[in-house]
Amino acid sequence: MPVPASFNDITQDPHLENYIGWVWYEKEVLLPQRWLQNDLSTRVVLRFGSAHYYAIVWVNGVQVVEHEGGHLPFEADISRIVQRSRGVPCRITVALNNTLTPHTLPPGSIQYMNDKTRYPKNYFVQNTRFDFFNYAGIHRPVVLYTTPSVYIDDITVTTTSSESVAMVQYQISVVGSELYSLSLSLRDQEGKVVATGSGPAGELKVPNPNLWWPYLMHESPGYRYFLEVKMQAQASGVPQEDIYTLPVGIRTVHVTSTQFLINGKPFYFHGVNKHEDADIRGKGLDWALIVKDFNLLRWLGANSFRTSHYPYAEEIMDLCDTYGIVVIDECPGVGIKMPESFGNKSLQHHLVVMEELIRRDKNRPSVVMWSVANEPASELPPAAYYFKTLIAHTKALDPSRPVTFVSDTNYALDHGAPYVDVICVNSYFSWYHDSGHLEVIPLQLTAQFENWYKTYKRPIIQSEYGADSVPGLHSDPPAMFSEEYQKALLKEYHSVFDKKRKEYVIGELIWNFADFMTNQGVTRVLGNKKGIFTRQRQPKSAAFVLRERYWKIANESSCLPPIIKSLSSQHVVHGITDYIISLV
Ligand code: BDP
Repeated sequence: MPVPASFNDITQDPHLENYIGWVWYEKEVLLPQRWLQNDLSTRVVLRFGSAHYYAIVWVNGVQVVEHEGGHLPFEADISRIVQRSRGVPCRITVALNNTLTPHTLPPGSIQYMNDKTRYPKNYFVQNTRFDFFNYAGIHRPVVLYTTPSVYIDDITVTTTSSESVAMVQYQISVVGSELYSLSLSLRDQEGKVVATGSGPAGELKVPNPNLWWPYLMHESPGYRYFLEVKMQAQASGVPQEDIYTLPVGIRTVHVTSTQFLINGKPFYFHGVNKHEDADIRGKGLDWALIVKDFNLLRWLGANSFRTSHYPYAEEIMDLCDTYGIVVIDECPGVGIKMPESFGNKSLQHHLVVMEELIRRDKNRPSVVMWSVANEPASELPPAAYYFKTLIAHTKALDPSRPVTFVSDTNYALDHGAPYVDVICVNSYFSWYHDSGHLEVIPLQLTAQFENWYKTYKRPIIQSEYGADSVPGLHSDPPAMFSEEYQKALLKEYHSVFDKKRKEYVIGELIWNFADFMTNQGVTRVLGNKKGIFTRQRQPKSAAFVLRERYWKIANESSCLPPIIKSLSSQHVVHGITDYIISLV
């Protein structure tokens, strides 16, 4: 079985495609001799980018780590085990289980079908309340790396800035010894040192900073400095040195009752919702696909996306930081519908997941807001305590970013909404409701915005809207599932966005960037077809509608440099250099 990849679509076996339960991976690797010196100065770590859903890992038969949750990294110190078995290959064994319960994130449940006249003995199905295929496997890279035994364990960076000076606050944790020294230097992109510091916490002053700006808001978006942290220590008389370089984007985020400000300037999210999803590899990391998607985002003039409905690979997040694509970072809190999923057991796990997510992504300038859930049953009374606690915990972990969750509950019944900083609403007018009646959209969408705003006085993002279209299916007048209907529905929404973005609507994120696989069902034709690109990343007609709109919105902002303005008005992005062709 290849790694990284989902196992589901790799073979011709339908049993494996829909398999629920334990699967096993095993691999033997030879480690460099210098990692295995028994002087205890080298720490060998085994790290998984993600494995879905519950993983137990053994090295040479010894259990080294277990982890719950399919979208976040975990690792184990395996030094002792490998250093005492020099000369033999290191055997890594992974047991993985994709069973979801009411207390996992996302939740699910196993239903045994006991009617013997209809189902064979022990027949069961896994029920979920989310709309994407529950791909499973080792989805992201597995790496072995080393550090000294005294090492830099974590760095936290936050930034503040005024016109002429920025401050970079840092906190560093070192593990392995109490006796160490830390020195820091912050370099700009030319390699020039702009500030230095020392010790585990402090502040660096950067005069005339180059700020991190979103794509299309500045001629050099995604500017990052590089913070080099050097640790020196003694362990059992042996000198140890660990050096870590962290990219740092200097930017601020503020929310007012009507605006989302990045570096003090109003930011309008014109972007997409995505999925990690592709033919054959499922949710497995695929560099070619990732770079293609970034080229499509840039072609589209999209400045942002939401990681619907789980944290995406770190490799994707790195490109967001680099290219200035703004991210609403969502945890796997999707499909929380059952009352038992609002109990303490679920809540405790949700708090841990937010800790893991924030530890992973807290230093990323592209991440401007946390989303703790998508479309939970927030009309249920226990949702009040659940979201109050969850959002307070998230804010305590990271006071520098706003927090939201995405709602499809009626504004008057939502028990979680009082705790969010930005209202994020999904609606499917003239699709799931009033199917085929495009004419109701202006009225219904206007009412939706006005109701939410008058109740909460907070800025609103239309976090999902869209329609399925089967590529190549045409109908004029527009009929559902045709490319024309998808376009017409988007345009109805856009006319309302254009009025309300002058007031308090701060963003629009199309559902969805690309078609994606779901469970089989009578409303899904080989998956969800609400993509403006096909699953193979070819544009449907709606992609051109959105492209025209996004570039127009970007052009209206005074920040867009003239060269990009004129290129975009021709609707051509010229030249290979406008595309991402390398990852450096
Ligand atoms: C929304 C969900 C999203 C679905 C979408 C749809 O948030 O995950 O895929 O509906 O039905 O409610 O297309």
